[in-house]
Amino acid sequence: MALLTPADLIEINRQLAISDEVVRKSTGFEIKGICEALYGTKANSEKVGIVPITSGNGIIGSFSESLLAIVRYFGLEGFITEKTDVSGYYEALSAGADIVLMADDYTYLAHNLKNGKIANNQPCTGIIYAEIASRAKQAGSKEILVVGLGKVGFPGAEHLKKKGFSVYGYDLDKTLLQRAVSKLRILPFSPENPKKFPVIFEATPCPNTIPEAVLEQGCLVSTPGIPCALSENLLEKYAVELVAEPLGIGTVSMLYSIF
Ligand code: NAI
Ligand code: PYL
Ligand code: MG
Repeated sequence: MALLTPADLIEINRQLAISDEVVRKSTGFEIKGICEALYGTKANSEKVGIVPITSGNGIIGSFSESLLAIVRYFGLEGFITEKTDVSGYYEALSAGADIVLMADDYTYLAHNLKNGKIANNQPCTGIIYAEIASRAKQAGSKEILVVGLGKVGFPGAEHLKKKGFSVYGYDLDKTLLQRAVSKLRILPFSPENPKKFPVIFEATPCPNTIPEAVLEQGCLVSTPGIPCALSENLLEKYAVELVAEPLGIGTVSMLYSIF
């Protein structure tokens, strides 16, 4: 259960703006534009209610505040309820929220109260980071490496297959790797027999999961994984274009999937 810490969320606006700039330079689109194209939806000044949830490990410092900053960064109106949990949910509905955002230790959801649509952060995160990777200027060969085939990585790999990419997948867990190979018809990647990739999508909770041998000079690495899969040294040595952000890109993907 990989939970965010307040340290991950420091200067969330700056982290979002940096990621937006890398995405714009590599794809020609801002993150918002990619979400509009991906889901075929547009924001319509929806009001977003953010409900702090105390279950399990409890409130994560600045998690709700970061969601409010993220909602506003993408031009929407938002508020954090005074109360938590069920009382907070009631408060959000009473205040006329169009969309509710709330997360316990296992599920982070978005619910559009007007059209009934719901979104789960894990698949929405995998899909948007995979979509960004697929649109990178480096993605011409349509070959991509996916490291981590769990709750975020598997939906991302599935999305890349649907977009016609040759997906090479790797996961330490052989059962999960085999599941992705059989269900998605992806190619199993072996670190013992590495090849270079111009674009990599990573979704693991571990550092140093992308071997140096797969890095092409100037490659794009699109990763929601926390901590970052690549050391500062390798990022610099290969001039890697890195898209990595702890919460906002996955959240805006959720929102555009339920407009
Ligand atoms: P998960 O546990 O379902 O999947 C992670 C997968 O990575 C597992 O299958 C595991 O076997 C694999 N793995 C671990 N170490 C590996 C290694 N060295 N090489 C290859 N595979 C390895 O976790 P989930 O839910 O998919 O989340 C993945 C990461 O994404 C976590 O760090 C989570 O905190 C983060 N996350 C970030 C978000 C964001 O917006 N930035 C949103 C949601 C999750
Ligand atoms: C959604 C994030 C992305 C990575 N890990 C996920 C996580 O940390 N989930 C737990 C979120 C708990 C929030 C807490 C609160 O402050 O409302 N219940
Ligand atoms: Mg994110």
